[in-house]
Amino acid sequence: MNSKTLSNSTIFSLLLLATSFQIQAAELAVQVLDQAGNPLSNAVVYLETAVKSSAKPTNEANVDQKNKQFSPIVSVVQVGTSVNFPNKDSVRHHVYSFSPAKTFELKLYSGVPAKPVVFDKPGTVILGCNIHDNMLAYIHIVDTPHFGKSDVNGMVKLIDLPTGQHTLKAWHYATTKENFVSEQKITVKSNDTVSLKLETHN
Ligand SMILES: [Cu+2]
Repeated sequence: MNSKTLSNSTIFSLLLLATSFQIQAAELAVQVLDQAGNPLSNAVVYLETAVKSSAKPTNEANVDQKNKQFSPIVSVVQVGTSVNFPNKDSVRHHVYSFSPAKTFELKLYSGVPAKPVVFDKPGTVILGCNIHDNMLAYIHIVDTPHFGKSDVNGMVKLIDLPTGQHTLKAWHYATTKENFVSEQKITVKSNDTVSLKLETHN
C-alpha cells in the first residue's frame, strides 16, 4: 500500500493517534543504587525529551547557609532558574563558584543578597565559601522540566512525562569519574519503575 491509497479519514485517524500519544502523560519511578546495590540519596535524575512539555519550569530556588553549611547540599534546577543564597548564620559568608556552567561570587555578606544568581547553562556548579573552606554544595542545572533528586531510599519520581523514547540521565557528586552523567535511552509507555546504578566513592 502506497501513501496514495490511504484515504483522508485514515490519515486523519493516524494524526489523532500521534497527537494523543504526545499528550498522554506517564510517571517514572527511578531507584538509584551504588555499585554495592545500596540506595543512593542526593542523585539527580532527569529525562530529556524531544517533545515539548507543558510542565511549568521552576523559576526560583534557595541555597541557604546555616551552621556554616550549605542547605541543601545538592540542588537540581532547570536552565534559567534564579537561585537565592540566604545567609541564616550570624557570621558572614562569601559564596563563589569557579565552575564553567556558572562562575560568580557573592562577596562577604549577611542576610539575603539583593540579587539572585541566574543559572543559564546546563552543567554542574560547585559552590564554596571563601571564609569557610569546608562549606561545599552542588547545583546541577538541567535543560528539561522533568527532574528530581533521590531520597534516602534512592527513589525519584518523575511525573507528567510525555510517552515515547527519551533519554534518562543521572548524576551524583560522589561518582568515581568526576562529572560523570549516566545516560540511557528509555521508552516511556505508561507508569513504570526502573533502577540504575552509579559507581561512587565510599
Ligand atoms: Cu562561609
